[in-house]
Amino acid sequence: MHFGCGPVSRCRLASYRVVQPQRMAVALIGAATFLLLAHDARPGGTPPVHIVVIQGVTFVPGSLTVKRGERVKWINKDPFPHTVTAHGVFDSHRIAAGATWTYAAHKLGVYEYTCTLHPNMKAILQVQ
Ligand SMILES: [Cu+2]
Repeated sequence: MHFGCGPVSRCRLASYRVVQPQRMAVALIGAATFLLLAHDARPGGTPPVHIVVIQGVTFVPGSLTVKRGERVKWINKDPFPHTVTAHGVFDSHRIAAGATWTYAAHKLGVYEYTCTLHPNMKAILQVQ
């Protein structure tokens, strides 16, 4: 038996109305958290910043695709300098140990870049 809320269908409607805003809130919080984690988003609508870590004489990730206008920040976690160099497109020059370098990706294309100090280091930045 149901107490006080008539036919079963009305009970379901009532409980649906109560639960739905909570679900919405949880979904919004989840989405916001994801965006913050994924893009290092900042208030004010600035474009996302993508992170490439330089560690163990390697760019991680080795291949990254971004949208035009977004920024890419390289973080050198090695105890010695590196560069982020796509000849004729962008060049960080020496990024000291523990330092970072940020590039605003305004030029469309697929760029293979390297470290001029360690020519075996190669990675790809695609700007679309
Ligand atoms: Cu290097």
